[in-house]
Order: sequence, then structure tokens, then C-alpha cells
Amino acid sequence: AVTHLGARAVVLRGAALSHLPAVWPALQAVVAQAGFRHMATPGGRAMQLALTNCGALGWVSDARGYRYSAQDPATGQPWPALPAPFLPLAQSAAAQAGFDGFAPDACLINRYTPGTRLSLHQDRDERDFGQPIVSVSLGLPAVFLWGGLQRADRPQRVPLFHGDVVVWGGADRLRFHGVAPVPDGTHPLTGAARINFTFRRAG
Ligand code: MD5
Ligand code: FE
Repeated sequence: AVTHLGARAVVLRGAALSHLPAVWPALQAVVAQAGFRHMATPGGRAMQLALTNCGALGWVSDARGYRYSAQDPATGQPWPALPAPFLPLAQSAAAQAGFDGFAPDACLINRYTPGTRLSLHQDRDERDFGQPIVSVSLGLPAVFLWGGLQRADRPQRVPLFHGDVVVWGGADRLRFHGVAPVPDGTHPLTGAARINFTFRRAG
């Protein structure tokens, strides 16, 4: 089922589930090579959520700000390559939302333990806002906060469940968005965590 959040934003309920037998072990291998860590915000605090990356570019945060980097700052090594099973998931979801030929070069992987939230923000560190973002939710459910183009616009609350995929592009690409505190719980696949990974064309 395809639900429209906006003109160019769609929720594909359960669209990741058929990919998980290949995608989940590949994700575990990425995390074994480049583990989840709490990066510092430019303001000097530790981010609540833990993150890692795979692909040619990874999103990083430190005292200098936010940016994409080809190296894992923890090791100086390149990020793990984008695992082959990730691409059909990203590309089929993008195509279902009307974005043919999506070629992600970055995959940001976020881990939320219960109580973790992500405050309202825009994703604007990518070079070309004409490129969509494909977001996959696994594990514990969460309420996605779907705002407008102004920070003050009151966000809608959109529940996201294990296996859901959301694609954002076009006029909806620069919406403010966030994640409400993740409720307590455990999930058979992820344990006490929500994992969200987003495919981006960053460079
Ligand atoms: C999450 N992550 O659930 C979300 C899903 C992030 C982040 O927000 O930056 O890591 S990605 C949601 C997203 C991306 C681009 C545009 C919009 C939402 N949007 O217009 O709402 O961990
Ligand atoms: Fe975001």
C-alpha cells in the first residue's frame, strides 16, 4: 500500500520485509566493521542516537559542524562499501515514488534505544536537493514528526513500523522532520532498538 504524506513523499508499508533475509545480515556486517557511535554535536554535546555509515560517503558531526566524509573519523578508514543487497531495496522504493535511476552514494544508519528522540531538523548537507532520500525503519515502532518548510509549522505524527520505507523528494525534500521519543519495548529482530537507515545521494 502506498500512502502519500505529501506531493512527493510516500510511505511504502512493509516494503523492506521481503529484502530483509539479505539486507539484515549485510547490515550486521557493516556494523561489525564500523560500529554505532554517539557523535558530538557542533555545540559539544553527545547525540542521543547512535549512528554509523556505509557507502562512499558518510554523514558525520563534530565541533566543526555537519558534513559528509569519505572516512570514518574513528579509524581514518573508508566507510564499509554499500552492501549489494541494499541497492535493489533503495532503487525499487525510489522508483515506486517516481524517482527512476536513484544511485545512492551514502547510507546513514541510526540506532534509537527506548527514550531516544530526534529533534526537528532539515537534511541539507547533500549537494543536490533534487535527489530523493529513501528511509527504512526496522525494529521498534516510532512516531515520525512530519513538519513543513518552516520550523514553526506544526508537525503531523506518522507512525512507522518494522519494514516500512519512506521516500522523500521534490517539494517535500526540505521539510522539517524528527522522531518522537521511542517507546520501551523489544523487537524479535533488533531487540530494544529502532534502526533507521537512509539512502542518499550526498556528493
Ligand atoms: C529517522 N532520520 O527515522 C529519520 C528518517 C536523519 C533522519 O531524519 O536525518 O537521519 S529520514 C527522514 C527524512 C529525510 C529527508 C527528508 C525528510 C525526512 N522529510 O522531508 O521529512 O531516523
Ligand atoms: Fe533527517
